[in-house]
Amino acid sequence: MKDITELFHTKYPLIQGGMANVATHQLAAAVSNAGGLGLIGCGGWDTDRVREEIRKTKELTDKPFGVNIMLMSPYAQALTDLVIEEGVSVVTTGAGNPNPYIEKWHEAGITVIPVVPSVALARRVVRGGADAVVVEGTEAGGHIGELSTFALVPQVADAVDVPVVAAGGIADYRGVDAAFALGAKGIQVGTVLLASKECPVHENYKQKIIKAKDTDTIVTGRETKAPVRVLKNKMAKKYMQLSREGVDLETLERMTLGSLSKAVEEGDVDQGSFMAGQISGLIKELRPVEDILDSLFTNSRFFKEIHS
Ligand code: TUI
Repeated sequence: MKDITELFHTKYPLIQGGMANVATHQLAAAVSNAGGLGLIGCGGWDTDRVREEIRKTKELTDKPFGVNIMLMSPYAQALTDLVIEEGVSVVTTGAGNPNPYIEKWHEAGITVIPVVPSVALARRVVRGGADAVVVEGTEAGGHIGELSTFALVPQVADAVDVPVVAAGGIADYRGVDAAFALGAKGIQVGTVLLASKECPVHENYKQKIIKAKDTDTIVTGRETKAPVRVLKNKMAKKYMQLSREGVDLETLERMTLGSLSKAVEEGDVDQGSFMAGQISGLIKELRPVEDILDSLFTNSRFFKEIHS
């Protein structure tokens, strides 16, 4: 099997999470320039916004980068064509099954790496032609599946014959080594990059991650089709209370509308939705992206072994 850095054309076997509203050209370019595969996270953006982000990323880096398409977005279908028009080299997908698009992406020379939360979906996308899979455990921030990274990664690694990239709960070299020990060939990180100097989120978001302890995340929306892990705050607690009281899904969904922008852009500590993973408690300081990536790999025994 190819080393994953050959698939990505990067120094490190690392993909940046496609964090909605957070993974802009600034973050994508910083990660790519530091030796990882930076991503533009389309989230709920329309095609004009994503085109602009792709073009700005190209101005900031000559290294490879990718685009993450969140398949629940109303713009997902249009974005599947935009990445071809804009000559993007890697596409990752989340929150759905990308199989209907894989053939056209391959014809355009795009490497396709779906994010999956189960063995069944991993098998399905590999049958559909996926070049690798990101296996995301429930420790991750944002929209998540049920299974933990520790249980899921080795099961998917045994089930498919493409490289597995582990995600969810990784923020230092110990997480990297654990992922490799479980059969992963690379890692994806999100939360640790939220606490980077280059990350374009409001300062309050970064401070919330740095101050968080192990038990400070909560999963909202378990009763919907899209459970989401966020840092606890007034908004998350209110949501949980209303959900316990049996308030209808529509009211709950209305409550969360725009709450991610309130966190990312306004730093509204009470009403924002601060998506973040369980590993937030391990993150103690703001660092440049380059320091984060170097420290993930220079102390990793597996990485040293592979590249010695
Ligand atoms: O997609 C993510 N994480 C995200 S997307 C997002 S934006 C959002 N905001 C509010 C509600 C919903 C989304 C924030 N964080 N991670 C990858 C991921 N994919 N996690 C889980 C899945 C997934 C779930 C079901 C992938 C495929 C899937 O398939 C269902 C099917 O169609 O078979």
